[in-house]
Amino acid sequence: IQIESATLRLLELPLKFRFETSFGVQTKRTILLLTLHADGVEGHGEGVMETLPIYREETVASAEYLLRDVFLPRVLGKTLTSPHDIEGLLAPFRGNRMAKAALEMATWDVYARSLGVPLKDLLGGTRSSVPVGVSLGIQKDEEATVDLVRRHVEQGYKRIKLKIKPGWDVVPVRAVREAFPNLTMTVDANSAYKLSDTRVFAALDEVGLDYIEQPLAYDDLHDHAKLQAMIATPLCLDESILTAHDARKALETGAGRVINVKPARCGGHAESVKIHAVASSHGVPLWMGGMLEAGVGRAHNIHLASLPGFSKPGDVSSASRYWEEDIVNEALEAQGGEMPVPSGAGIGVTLNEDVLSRVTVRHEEVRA
Ligand code: OSB
Ligand code: MG
Repeated sequence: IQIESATLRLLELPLKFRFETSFGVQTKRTILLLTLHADGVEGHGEGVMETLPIYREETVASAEYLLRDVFLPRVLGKTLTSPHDIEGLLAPFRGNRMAKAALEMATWDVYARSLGVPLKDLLGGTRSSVPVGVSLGIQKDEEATVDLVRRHVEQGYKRIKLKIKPGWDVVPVRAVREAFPNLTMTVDANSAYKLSDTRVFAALDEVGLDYIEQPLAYDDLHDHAKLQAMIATPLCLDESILTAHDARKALETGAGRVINVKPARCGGHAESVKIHAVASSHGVPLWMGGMLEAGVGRAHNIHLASLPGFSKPGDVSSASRYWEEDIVNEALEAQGGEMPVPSGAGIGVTLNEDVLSRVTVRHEEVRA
């Protein structure tokens, strides 16, 4: 395959809900959308970096700069044997795995479409639908939390994840557990706690959570290993895992017993498949994370989540939860807690030009 040119778009999409986490409140998403043009085929990738470096270090501005001025010029016009070549072409540059992932994932889409096969077939996916749960933001009180959980349980979601932060943790989590004794429940702290918060962890350990997601610092596997040794509930790592090496070190040292994979955080599909192999060799379950993606990123996530190691419900819930109108024509909707894998070639979704024209803040063409 040879990629001739690229379109970089910056989108602003209003969220249907106010999403509060330990690191802030989101009411819209600013999305970098990359389209690659190769002989007669287009492929798409969606960045998950935010405008500020509050989840990880990357930002929309850093990614836009790197893609436009550094990464795309190294790839455009080159003949690639497969999307695996992207890793080598970008190897001189450290980190910035979210920016790299937008390009790598768009290349997988181009490649799969040029072969006329669903992306899942190239990645080793086995399922035709993937189990899903929801990630619910911090609410104003316990009653609102229990109500929101009830609405999503009624829609068939297979697991409910509650965002927590210091001062909003044990009380709401216990309230939900009392209302739903058999619910598969998890919490996600997005790095808001310290190892010394022992009272909170001891209390959460009694609630019967499936796992506690990323309680400690985004870059600290060492303290996660110490915490895991102190509690029975498995820890799940999100922010801390960027590579298969990170996954190996985390699992060898006991820093966690579950991994949340987001291909757009980890440099793309190839690295995610490597993480899948590491986790499988340790017998550790994976699940597909989410970053409030629009249709392109969501479709990529669904294809990757069809690999057998993604055995726990993911955060890939129905697109209609997030958006009045999505940027793709196909409806990515879960039924009974199962999200069907789109069946067309590539990621199986097409851009809705009408919606795009309304949400695009700026766009530019990048040529070899
Ligand atoms: O930590 O998983 C996270 C959203 C933005 C940034 C980080 C996270 C999240 C979510 C939402 O939990 C998952 C989703 O519904 O896409
Ligand atoms: Mg998380």
